[in-house]
Amino acid sequence: MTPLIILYNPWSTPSPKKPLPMSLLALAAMLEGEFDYEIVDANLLPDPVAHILALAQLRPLLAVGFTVMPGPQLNHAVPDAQRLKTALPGVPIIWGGYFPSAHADVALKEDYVDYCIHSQGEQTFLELARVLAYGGALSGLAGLIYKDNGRVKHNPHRALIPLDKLPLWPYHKLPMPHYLHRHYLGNRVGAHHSSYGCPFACNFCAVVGMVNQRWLPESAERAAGVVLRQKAAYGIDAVQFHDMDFFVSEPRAAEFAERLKGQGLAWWALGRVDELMRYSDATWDKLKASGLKMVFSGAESGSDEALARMNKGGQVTVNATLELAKRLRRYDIVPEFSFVLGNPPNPLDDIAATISFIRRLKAINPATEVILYMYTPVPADGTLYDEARALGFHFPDTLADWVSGDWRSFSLRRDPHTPWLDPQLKRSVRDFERVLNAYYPTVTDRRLTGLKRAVLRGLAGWRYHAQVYGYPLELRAFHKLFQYQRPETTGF
Ligand code: B12
Ligand code: SF4
Repeated sequence: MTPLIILYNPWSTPSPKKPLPMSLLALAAMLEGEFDYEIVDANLLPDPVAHILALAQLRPLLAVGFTVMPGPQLNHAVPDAQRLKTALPGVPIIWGGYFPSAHADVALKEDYVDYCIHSQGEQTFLELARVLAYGGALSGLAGLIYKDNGRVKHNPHRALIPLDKLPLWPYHKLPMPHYLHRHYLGNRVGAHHSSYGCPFACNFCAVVGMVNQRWLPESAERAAGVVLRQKAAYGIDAVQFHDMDFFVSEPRAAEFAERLKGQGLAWWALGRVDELMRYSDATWDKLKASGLKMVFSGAESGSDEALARMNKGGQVTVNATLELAKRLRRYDIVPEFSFVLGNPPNPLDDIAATISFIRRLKAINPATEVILYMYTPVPADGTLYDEARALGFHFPDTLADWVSGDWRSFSLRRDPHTPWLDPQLKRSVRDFERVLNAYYPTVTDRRLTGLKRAVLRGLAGWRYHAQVYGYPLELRAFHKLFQYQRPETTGF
């Protein structure tokens, strides 16, 4: 009997909106026709490990490939891998994705992780599957990190493969209706990832270590084709692009928009402030006509000096962000800006500058959505990480530490227990956020009626104007009563 490969998505979110496991679809596409495989999504199953063990009763398993990002997914990947290894000691466990790409040495210390794969995993995973199935040497497998006589060996990184050379994703292997969401954009919102990586090198961003400033786009033709395929097969009326940067190439974005025009689809994607400001009005007209409803950008900070220290690069400045908010207001496209607050060495000033900048942004375009994150280091070269280390920061040495205590919240980037952030400061950010979200309720919350919005604004108005954010107990109570949401995010 031919052995089966399991592609496993450990639980990643409590949200009822289940994310399409695109990382696994990308790997699955490579296995089609050569290996039998199943995609097991823990977000959809009460006991996914029991499900895998039941499959193992029916036929031998060749390997289990885990996709692992830091945060809740890592917290589940660890006990799930332990349980699988105990039950099936002979089945190799392979980790890929953001966490093992950055922390393979820590993962491979454990006996329940056999192999890690760095960055873009399609070809490396296929080649490793062939070695496991038919034999062969591991030493020549670019992108692989493995144990060799008790030591962790890092093979050279694999050259990135252009996406148009990789096969289309086999949606038929997943229960696709579970992954279509009701959202601000539409009633059946699909998902896609049309480019890999990003050409920049911000020193707080995990993407840099994955791709080393490369950006590999699908052609506009292919990206539009995928969206139209989802529309024909699953009836999507909107799509969210999860690319780190959809808009690097203006001709690609313009052509994509032309291809989508008249299809009745709304869409959302991420792009850098400077790129979006560089686009001509003619391109913006096309984007608008194609159904672009919302654009997410990392504004990061309210201070140009902090942007420089983050190595944001290009022409991302606070003025450019204000200009973009203005421009998008003209097009009636909602700007969504994320900020990384609390940077060392002077988090207090950093936070104050950003809060006052957010107030300016809202005055220019009240529809602007604001997402606040706290700075958490990533292993990278650069000012921020060096300063973080100088202030006593270091990553855990074991997976057990990664999934315990303070580190559980570190990866969520909402309340990281970093040495330079005192609890009072963190609370002041959360208080500001509560007042801001009440005074400017998010446009993405479809449950929030006109009356509730008016009550919320009325309640929060005096605080916002007088800049008295501390202890907004009345807003907390209102929130409990009506459960209004923070601005819609997608995991960034
Ligand atoms: C979708 C998504 C989610 C989904 C979960 C998806 C899932 N699998 O269930 C949700 C929305 C739940 C999520 C949550 C979070 N996410 Co998230 N998420 C993403 C996002 C947007 C897309 C991932 C994706 O599918 N990419 C498309 C695929 C094709 O690419 P890929 O994942 O890189 O996969 C390739 C390789 O990595 C590799 N690979 C991946 N898995 C595997 C497995 C094996 C076996 C092998 C061999 C290879 C391999 O091969 C793949 C094909 O080339 C990424 C950003 C991005 N664009 O990648 C952030 C990202 C991964 N998320 C991130 C973070 C931090 C989070 C959070 C933990 C924190 C936060 N506040 O956002 C939260 C957790 C919150 C919560 N309550 O759960 C960070 C990770 C940063 C880091 N330090 O590593 C990213 C990079 C965003 C960012 N720019 O910061 N996320
Ligand atoms: S933060 Fe955005 S622009 Fe900067 S490296 Fe990461 S993906 Fe690229």
